[in-house]
Amino acid sequence: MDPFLQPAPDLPDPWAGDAPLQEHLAASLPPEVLGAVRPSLEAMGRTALDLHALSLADRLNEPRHIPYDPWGRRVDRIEVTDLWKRAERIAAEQGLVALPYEKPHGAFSRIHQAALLHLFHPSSDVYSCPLAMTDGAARTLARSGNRALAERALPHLTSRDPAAFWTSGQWMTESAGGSDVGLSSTVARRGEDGRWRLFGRKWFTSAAASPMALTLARPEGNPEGGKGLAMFYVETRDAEGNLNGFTVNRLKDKLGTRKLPTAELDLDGMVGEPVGELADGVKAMASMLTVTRTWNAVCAASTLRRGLALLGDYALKRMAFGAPLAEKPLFRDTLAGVEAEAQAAFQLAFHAAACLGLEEAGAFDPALLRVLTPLAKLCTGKQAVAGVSELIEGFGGAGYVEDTGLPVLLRDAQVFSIWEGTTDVLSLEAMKALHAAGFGLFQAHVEGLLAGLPDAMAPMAGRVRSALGRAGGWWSQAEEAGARRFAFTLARSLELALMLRQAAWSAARRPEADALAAPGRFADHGVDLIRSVREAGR
Ligand code: MFK
Repeated sequence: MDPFLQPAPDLPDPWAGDAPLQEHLAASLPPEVLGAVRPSLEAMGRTALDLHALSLADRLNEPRHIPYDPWGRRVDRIEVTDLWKRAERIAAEQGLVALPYEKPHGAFSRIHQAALLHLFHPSSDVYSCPLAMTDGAARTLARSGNRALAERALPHLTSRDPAAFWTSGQWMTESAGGSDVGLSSTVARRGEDGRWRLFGRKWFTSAAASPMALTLARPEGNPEGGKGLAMFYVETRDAEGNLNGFTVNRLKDKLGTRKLPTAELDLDGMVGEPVGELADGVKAMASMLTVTRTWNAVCAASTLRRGLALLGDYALKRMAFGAPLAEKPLFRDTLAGVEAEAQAAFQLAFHAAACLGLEEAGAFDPALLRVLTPLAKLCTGKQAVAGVSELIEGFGGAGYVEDTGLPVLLRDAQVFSIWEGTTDVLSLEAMKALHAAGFGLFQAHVEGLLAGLPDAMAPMAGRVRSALGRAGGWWSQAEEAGARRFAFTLARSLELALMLRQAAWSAARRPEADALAAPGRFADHGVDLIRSVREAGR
């Protein structure tokens, strides 16, 4: 080979090459559950390798909106890529949505699902997005008390048969803004036939190609704000494939997630069914958001792992200044910093998934889950953007060149901090949730994680306690401007506690390894981000 040509990175097997994932599952699953799920994870690792190759080969393909058929009939078909079609089959067959409803391993099924997703997402061209919403819709319908709708949709949403499997959209965002959902102007009118029809414009609807969606509209006469909205179930087409009273205006021209057909829709009499009460729509959507935000966290962490795997392989082969990159002390130091953040994000994402499973089993306080979920989403989203940016840089110019397939990692990572609530909005969400739960509940949860750590870890446990102590002080006189620093302090305290717990488990089994390397590095990046009001004003 020409010595001046750089070798392309080869993706190691995502399951076999992911030591943090394997160690975490060994620590958090009973041996018999781990034994039972391992073959599916090995298989998903191999599938992810195949999909990765397909994704590189299919790099330039994007979904297309076909507004009319050749004879002028409005059809609004959305053609997705071949990878997406394959990903749909894999997702259905592997039960990526079905698992937490089948519950073969009780609450652990959410951990199993998260592990499969962790392997699948970075190779899926963000097919994980419709799956996240499908899981969210399944949970929402299952909890809604609307038996008819649950019986109609749930068998499709949780099917393992690709022919029967449906994905669901989550149509919330309108042009008034994605965060302040209460401003939604879509109206629901009840006709003389007793059916509800929706009129309005949905501005950012991912999964526009899904057979169904949960959406918000304001029944005529209802008050303004989120309380005046109601949640509706809509199917996008009838049995003949005719559109249900809506048009697709165009697909969004987005920075990233370009394989995902995100559309602008006009609803012009779309027939929908109220899922529950004809009010409190934002509240009704909340159980969907709990799921999609957890998926967001897992996917953010898995994107970091993918970037690390690719750069790690490249660094073994790339020669510079007389040695492989992997042997350069400064490169290793830079990579260790990203590795620490990636492990932290991974621990927090999987903790959120585990707690979701426990809450669904009635063994975890829903008020605490409501605090943990936005924290996990906001913190891992930012860690993914910053970490992937660093990893792309590690490839030098190659990371900046489109046909290496590397820049897409960064573009796609940017979405993690935006959709499902921006970092600021989620910081405020976490504060609202903490008002309901109480700071003490969160603190006790973190203390529970620190209990039983070996003495050698006491100084680092002390850093968690000290950060939480300062956060508690701030909380007693909380004000909006500090909400983000507060939320990150809570999230990073939780991450450090989770890393220490994992490190203690690993140290007991592999005393020769430096189990505190990653937690130590992470702690040095900063856990306590609280600034006093006086400092913040400067
Ligand atoms: C790969 C991974 C994939 C992910 C796929 C995603 C693709 C989908 C793309 C999208 O759809 S992105 C759009 C997502 N949009 C958002 O996430 C909205 C972000 N904005 C917020 O979260 C705002 O803070 C919020 C809309 C909730 C503010 O609205 P309001 O009207 O001020 O709500 P409020 O008063 O905070 O809450 C209303 C009620 O819901 C309250 O109950 P009460 O009326 O009884 O007081 C809350 O307690 C309740 N509630 C809110 N959040 C809850 C909740 N209850 C339980 N759990 C929660 N999480």
